[in-house]
Amino acid sequence: MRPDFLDWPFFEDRHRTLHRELGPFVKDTLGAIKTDGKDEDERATCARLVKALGEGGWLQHVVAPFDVRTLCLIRETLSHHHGLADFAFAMQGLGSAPISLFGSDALKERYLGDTASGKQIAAFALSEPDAGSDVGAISTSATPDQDTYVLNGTKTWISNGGLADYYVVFARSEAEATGTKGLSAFVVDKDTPGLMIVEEIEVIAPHPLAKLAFEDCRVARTQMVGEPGRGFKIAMATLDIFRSTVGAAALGFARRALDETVPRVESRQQFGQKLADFQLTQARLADMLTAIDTAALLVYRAAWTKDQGAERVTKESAMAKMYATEAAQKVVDDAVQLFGAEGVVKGSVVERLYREVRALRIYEGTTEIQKLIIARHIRQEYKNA
Ligand code: COS
Repeated sequence: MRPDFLDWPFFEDRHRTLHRELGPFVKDTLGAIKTDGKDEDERATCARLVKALGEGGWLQHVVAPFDVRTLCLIRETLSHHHGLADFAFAMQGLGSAPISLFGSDALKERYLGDTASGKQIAAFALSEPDAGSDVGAISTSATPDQDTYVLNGTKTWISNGGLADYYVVFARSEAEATGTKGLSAFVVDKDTPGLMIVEEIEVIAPHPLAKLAFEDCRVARTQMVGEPGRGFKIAMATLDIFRSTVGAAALGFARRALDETVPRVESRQQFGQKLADFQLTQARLADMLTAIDTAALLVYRAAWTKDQGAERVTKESAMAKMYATEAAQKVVDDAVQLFGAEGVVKGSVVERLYREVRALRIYEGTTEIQKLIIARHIRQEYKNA
């Protein structure tokens, strides 16, 4: 990783100190955890990573008060090492953030300490088979019954599904309401009767995902996060914070791709000279680094803006997430191209990056959704002006 980006004005000395301390932890502690096990080991590996991150004190940063630059720096560093390490860190944050931001004191006390120490694993259960991008189409119901709510429905693509100790579940608590209205968020413990893991979903890179079913799953009213009917806003406010951190994870993959590529093109000989001596190679390297720096500027601009106290950074985090994930995909693809046949050999670093980077353009809001969000802001800003 280039050392100079930490001198950018977005950062303070505490960020530079954190970055200096994180490096050895990643190399020594996380490096000792075998992350490239067989697919069936990914849940166990993820649990080990959460434990190590908790014991190392790094998960303290996933609970409020948030410093988004810190979250981004940690994600960028972890994804540079391995996608699963980043995943383990990030999902503790995404899963618990609704409680951090909107939860009652009792919920905070019950869940946040254990999340920050790695004793409990968190999950964010928003998506459904027919409600991924279209959150307003959520059909999981939460029917009030005395001092409880009864949940029925299906959630899918749930990160940490089957591994989590608790799920923050978004469901419709007002049957007559439609679209983004009438949704609420609930914390559901893994062993609550009526909560079932119906399928573990395998994807192209290690990423524990599952489909969940709720069948007359009864949760106490006190498990509701925030006010009834505010579920959509709770989900969106959570994503406002975490979308720029997805960009940071993409940045880590892209920087790793460049770090792998430069020594390769400096050492590989073709047609009597180093690959790096060809102007076509140089042009590609220039594009890779420019894309990385542009992505970093957008990611840390969004993070810094939130840290300055902005209530919403919807536009900034959408721009950061969209650009950084698209750019990282291209940078990783360029790396594979420069590696040639070596780049598609199973188990090589760039081959792994190629699989790891793909999902980022989809989850926590696809590139297409980010474009709609950005365009909506442009139109509104011009209208207001
Ligand atoms: N923070 C707080 N409130 C927000 C918000 C945010 N970031 N974004 C929207 N809201 C509020 C709006 O202000 C509006 O409030 P009022 O009803 O009081 O006016 C309400 O929420 C509805 O917002 P909006 O009209 O923008 O909703 P739409 O249905 O038009 O658009 C999109 C919502 C498509 C932008 C949203 O559904 C989205 O981001 N989808 C992608 C979801 C996603 O990331 N899915 C992946 C699964 S999560 S891993």
